[in-house]
Amino acid sequence: MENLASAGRWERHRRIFEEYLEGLRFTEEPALERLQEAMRYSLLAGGKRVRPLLCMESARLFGAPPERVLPSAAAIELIHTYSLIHDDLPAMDNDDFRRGRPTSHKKFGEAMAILAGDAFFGEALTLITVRQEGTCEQRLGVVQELASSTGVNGMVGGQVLDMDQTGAGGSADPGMLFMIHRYKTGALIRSSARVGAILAGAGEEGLEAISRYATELGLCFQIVDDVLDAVGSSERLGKRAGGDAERGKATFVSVFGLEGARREADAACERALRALGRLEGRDTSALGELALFVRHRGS
Ligand code: GRG
Repeated sequence: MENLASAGRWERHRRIFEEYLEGLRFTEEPALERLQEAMRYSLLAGGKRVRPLLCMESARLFGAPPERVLPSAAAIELIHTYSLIHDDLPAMDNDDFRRGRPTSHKKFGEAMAILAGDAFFGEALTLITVRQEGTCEQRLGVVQELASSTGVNGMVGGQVLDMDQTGAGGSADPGMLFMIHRYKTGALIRSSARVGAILAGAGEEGLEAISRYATELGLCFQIVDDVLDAVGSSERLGKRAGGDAERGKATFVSVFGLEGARREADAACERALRALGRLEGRDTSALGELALFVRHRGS
């Protein structure tokens, strides 16, 4: 395993993760089958799985078998799926398609989509508290991490900041733009890496370095997403091209221009790679490859 080239390592993480996710059942109660169907419809719709794979690789980096963190990696993907279902609702982005398929509310109705999203949060906590191996302190650390990256100072707060500046014709103070994405997208990506590290028993220095790497990776991910949105790439799965800009949201392209946004993405990628330099003696090749993949996806 240690000698696997990094591309092979991602493939292996992905295979193991997909198998685990596919095997998850949330209820055996026949009367709740429609809810379970709605949850599995969105969960198994073929996302990139960036967050759980990052969690698994972070665990490996700090000496734990990636399989050991599967319940927490899955919990992270459940929370991510929850955010996508709610983001697509008529009250938010009002999107009809996601990952090339009708959104949850289009297929199951709005009430069921809201509830399927809500149910993911409880199931994520169950995975961490019931199925995750580790000390109580480690599992509490995982819960704390995900609570803070999804709450007011995380994803929900980021969504509110984003809503508040929608309609401003795409203009925003660059500081506010960075802040929105640090909360809305960056926090969960950073937590994904930290959760793997916490469960592997990483020390303070290791946690600090992996957090810095993942913060820059998350930023790069968002900037590239905005660039792909602006140029109408099919890489931006299921989202209509120009969607965010059309809604009058500030994006890295509307604020910095296309070339400026590409330069910001390069700089974030560069900082992510530099952060890996602080993990001397560990095999960071897969994480380096991930940063480059995120930077160059779709181009
Ligand atoms: C669920 C805690 C919680 C909050 C709800 C709706 C909402 C509040 C927040 C929205 C957060 C959001 C949609 C952020 C965007 C993140 C983002 C870049 C999504 C696309 O991620 P990818 O490209 O998607 O990883 P795939 O399809 O590959 O999984």
